[in-house]
Amino acid sequence: MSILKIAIQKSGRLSESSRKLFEECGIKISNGSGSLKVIAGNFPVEILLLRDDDIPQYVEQRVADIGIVGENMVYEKKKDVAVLEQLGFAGCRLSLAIPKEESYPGTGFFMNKKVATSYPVLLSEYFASTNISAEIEELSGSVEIAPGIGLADAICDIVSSGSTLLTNGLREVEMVMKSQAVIISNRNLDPEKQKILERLLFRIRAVKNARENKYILLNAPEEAVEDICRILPGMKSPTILPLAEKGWCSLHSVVKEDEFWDRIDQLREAGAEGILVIPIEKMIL
Ligand code: PRT
Ligand code: ZN
Repeated sequence: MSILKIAIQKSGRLSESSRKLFEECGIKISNGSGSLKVIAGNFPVEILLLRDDDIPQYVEQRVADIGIVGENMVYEKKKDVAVLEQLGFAGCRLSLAIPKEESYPGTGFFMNKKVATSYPVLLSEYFASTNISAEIEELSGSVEIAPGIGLADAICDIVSSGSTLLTNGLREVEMVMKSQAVIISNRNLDPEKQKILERLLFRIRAVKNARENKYILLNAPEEAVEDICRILPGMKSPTILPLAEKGWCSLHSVVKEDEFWDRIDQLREAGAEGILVIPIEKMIL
């Protein structure tokens, strides 16, 4: 029987969320005792625990069939793999930052300057697209200290909260790319592996949809129902049930997590009462 080999990060910013995603997909991965390979108990997959930098290459070479890695890593490594799905975690950006006391006139600042980064490919593409000629100093880590020790004039590094830049006296001036965790796949999977992958993607999408949406229940007077239905489109249209109290009904629907507070204000204005918002565990469209 075929087994789909999945590469995830062994330890780091992607590992916990990757494991949690599989758990929510009903795939049990044992914690393992430092081993690099883990077989799932109840789904035909084998998990390989690797450094994130190596995942694109291993997927291209079919050591692993698919992998979970940051988009920044996929595009930096330039491997021939398919990007199948954004996963909505490990969100960050690759940005240029300069010493905070320096004035910034625009991208011309970088002309003939030295910029330290662990992302030389993405940075040189950015400089080419903005017609900037600058020197790129490749570093494998601690990029943020480069200007302070006189190694570079600026840096290009991953930023999420911005606190690393702040504590190193740097300020973000340009965004080179946005990134989040994605699933990548080898381009030549055999049909059996492809089938397992499709079953896995089906589950992942159900988990993602559930995370991105909330179930909402509310009470409303009948005359407000039409307005409320316009605010609450739902998966098809809202469910409307009569309440024991005459002239009132209960509406059930689904709202997007990121539109949630806007919708709540609109609903209250339209006459909704007793609003309940409930997390969804799985959502299959
Ligand atoms: O050991 P291994 O090689 O597997 O791991 P790693 O240390 O190379 O990678 P890791 O775990 O740090 O990051 C894995 C992936 O997480 C990255 O490729 C990004 O896609 C994503 N990610 C999300 C981040 C961050 N957020 C992040 N904040 N990767 C790194 N950082 C670092 C950044 O380099 C900087 O040093 O965190 C610092 C900035 O964070 P803030 O919050 O201070 O802005
Ligand atoms: Zn790494």
